[in-house]
Amino acid sequence: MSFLLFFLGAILVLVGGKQCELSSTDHKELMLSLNKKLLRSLEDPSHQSNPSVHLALRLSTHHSQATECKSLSYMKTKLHSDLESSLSDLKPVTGLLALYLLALKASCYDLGAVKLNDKNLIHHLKSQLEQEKDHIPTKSRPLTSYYQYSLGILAQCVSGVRLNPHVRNKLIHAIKQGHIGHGENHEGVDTLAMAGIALQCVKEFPGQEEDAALKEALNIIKEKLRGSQRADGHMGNEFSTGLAVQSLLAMGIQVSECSASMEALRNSARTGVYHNPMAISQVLPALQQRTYLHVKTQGCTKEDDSLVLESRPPPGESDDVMVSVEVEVVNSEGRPALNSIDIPKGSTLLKALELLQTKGEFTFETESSLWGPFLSMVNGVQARQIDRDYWQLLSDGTVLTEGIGDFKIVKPQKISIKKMRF
Ligand code: B12
Repeated sequence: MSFLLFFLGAILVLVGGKQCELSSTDHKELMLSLNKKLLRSLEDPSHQSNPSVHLALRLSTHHSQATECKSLSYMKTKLHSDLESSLSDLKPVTGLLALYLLALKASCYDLGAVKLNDKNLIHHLKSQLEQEKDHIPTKSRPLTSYYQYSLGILAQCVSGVRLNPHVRNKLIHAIKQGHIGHGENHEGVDTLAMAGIALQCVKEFPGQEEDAALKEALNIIKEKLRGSQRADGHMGNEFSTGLAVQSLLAMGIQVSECSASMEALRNSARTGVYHNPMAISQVLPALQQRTYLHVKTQGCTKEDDSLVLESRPPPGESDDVMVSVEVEVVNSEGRPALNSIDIPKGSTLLKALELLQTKGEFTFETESSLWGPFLSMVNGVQARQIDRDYWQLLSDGTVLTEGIGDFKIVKPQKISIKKMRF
């Protein structure tokens, strides 16, 4: 009996080892193909000034220096002036400002020389973080979200500028109180992961003394991230795993190429789950064992310049098979409105909504964001982030893990659009 168990065990080890070896050989090719997809996304004007994409390109092992240079210059004009207008309109921009700063620092840009509306970038970040912090005591959350608050802390810390202790203490407190990564919020794991990277940076800040509360918060994050692992290896879902792996790596936990989470990332990459440039930008550093903390030591000298984009593959044939979709709009008041429409199989939900709109029984509006079009208004009703409302998307009762621009309809289904509070 014991011999049999030993024999079975040996086979399992062999099979396990082999599987990992196999995926390890195509690991590099997968990374290269994701890297090229990111570079190619810059040909699309809507992604030309995406700081998260730029950051991932800069953290990568392989580079196309000319394209990255172009991306830096787009950011320095387009994103820069968008940020200036938002700041003039007093709109909160903590997350975007933080990503801009990280992207510039990853290009070894002199941050001291960058000014927005005549004031230094770091000055603005500090003041955004103060406003976020001041919102917490009365509303139990920052002005935007703990995700953006964490990004802000991370960016300030990575730039080598000491944080107001009250700013980071509020994040530590929220983690200890279970205000982050708790309940049914789909974005819990992403937020915990970002908080982990930010607090690890704080822990490593020169001159930072032993801090029991900080240590405890980091331990809570580690445990929650580990506990979020699904049977398929993903932590949270396919789109939070990249950040979760980055966070564990930043906290000094070994996540080997053969680990279940890396394997899960590779499987999702192979099956084309990561086509949105934002998703790739969060996954690619993790697959290369890099984290946003590497920005601190980015040297920008003697870099590789080997990435070359082949000509674009011809577009696939469009499908003339039609599928039928029901679109139900559930507002807090009144009865749900139900419409149906036939669309070519494989159309995006955005396309389906556009077609429905042309029929005249349904209207909608979107706002652009780093992830693509965010559904903001349906049948004349606005779900405003400022009011903590949003339009949630579901397919046959299951919450979608993609937005209207990415989700493809390949079978008949009922799409529900529900006004929700977050
Ligand atoms: C916070 C958050 C939210 C909040 C945003 C409001 C707030 N409190 O700030 C709320 C709850 C509204 C939300 C909603 C949704 N979200 Co969300 N969200 C996030 C989170 C955690 C942080 C985003 C952020 O602040 N980024 C930083 C700033 C600087 O970037 P930004 O682009 O300016 O941020 C804005 C947009 O990203 C927008 N936004 C938030 N989520 C989504 C999702 C999509 C598809 C789009 C287009 C825009 C968008 O709101 C942000 C704040 O204004 C991310 C996690 C991540 N890994 O990025 C998930 C994340 C982006 N969301 C996701 C999803 C799926 C959704 C929903 C589609 C869920 C659903 N089925 O309804 C909806 C959007 C529906 C719609 N109306 O179009 C996925 C996207 C995956 C993908 N492949 O597209 C992520 C990655 C979470 C995950 N791991 O699954 N979300």
